[in-house]
Amino acid sequence: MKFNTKTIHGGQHNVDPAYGSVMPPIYQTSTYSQSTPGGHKGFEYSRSGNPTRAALERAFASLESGEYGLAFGSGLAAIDAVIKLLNPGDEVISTNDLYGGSYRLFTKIFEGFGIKFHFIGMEEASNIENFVTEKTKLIWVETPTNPMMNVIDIKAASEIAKKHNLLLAVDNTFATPYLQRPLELGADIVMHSATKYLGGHSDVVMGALVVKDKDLAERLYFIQNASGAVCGPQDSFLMLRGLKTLHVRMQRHCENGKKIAEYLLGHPKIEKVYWPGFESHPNHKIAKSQMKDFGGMISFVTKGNNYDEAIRIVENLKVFTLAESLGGVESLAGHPASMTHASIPKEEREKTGVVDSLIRLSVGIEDADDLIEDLKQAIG
Ligand code: P1T
Repeated sequence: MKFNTKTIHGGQHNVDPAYGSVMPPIYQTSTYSQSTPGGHKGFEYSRSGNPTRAALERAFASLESGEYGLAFGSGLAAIDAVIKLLNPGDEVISTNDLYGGSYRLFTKIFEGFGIKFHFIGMEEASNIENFVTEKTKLIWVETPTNPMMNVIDIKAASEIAKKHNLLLAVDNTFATPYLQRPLELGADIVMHSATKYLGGHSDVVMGALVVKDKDLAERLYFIQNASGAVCGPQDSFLMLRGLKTLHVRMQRHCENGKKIAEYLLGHPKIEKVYWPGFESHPNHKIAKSQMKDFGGMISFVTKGNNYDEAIRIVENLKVFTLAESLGGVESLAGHPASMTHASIPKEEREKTGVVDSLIRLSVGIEDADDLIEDLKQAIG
């Protein structure tokens, strides 16, 4: 089945044997009757499993070319489950530019449990190997990265992971499986903040994991059930609805993203535009080979690196909404230094380029002309 058919039908056969409803019913129940202890019809308690969530988990697995999907109450809950595969003393090699909340979870929670994180530049994937020790267990890759839009070679990272018997997890939130499918490139785990493009309508907070390996799936399922950070049936239903238009939304996000990136590049007040579709992007070649297109996430800095100027611009936007998050049909703008990445110490974030004047855009699927007009009036 091709991807554009999978978004609609993947994992969704016979979702309602009772009445044949086209959409999976919302099983709004916490528990299920048993004829005798253990005598149930496949579900016993909704933390452990729920039919609406199960339909969604199959859809996630299908879209990411995996075998097993797991849905969580947020993207961070999904990441939390992955790190819980590890033990005190283990080490993780992570992308140095990543969502501030992921960094906070790693450093403020898991370092306290004795797990060590190396945050490194992976634009040259070979650099990963410099940090592998006998304690390394996991490579954590975000690509494109949030918010600097660095692109990391997943295949090259997977070769290093295989050579040293490490797990490779890829946060595929920015790209979505429409643009890139990490499991096909050798990753072991793909993770999503499904809150973003997968849901696509800014109405659900959710996380997802997809894997191919049965043993790994069982370990993650154990953690999902034991820790309990699951999503509810209503949210599962909304996510299933959102997924069905992923391919058409993404196509428009990419088209609009290209127009906006090119507009910004030609703007006299703008110093630099970060978008993997530019030939001048340091890893454009890798982006071109591992992604179908370049997405709708763009970051830029204005000349003079002035904090007040950046705040003025984001406050002046009228069609773009100033807000955390990304990936919805509506365009959003954010100021990473004070919003999504405020939990990363200034010296750390500035090393990767998250300076005070950086503005991040999540380009939506409105008419590109209106978005350009809005940027024009706001930047001045
Ligand atoms: O917000 P949540 O669903 O828990 O997902 C966390 C997360 C994980 N990974 C990436 C790449 C993300 O971008 C996020 C969430 N990011 C934002 C809220 C943001 O505005 O960048």
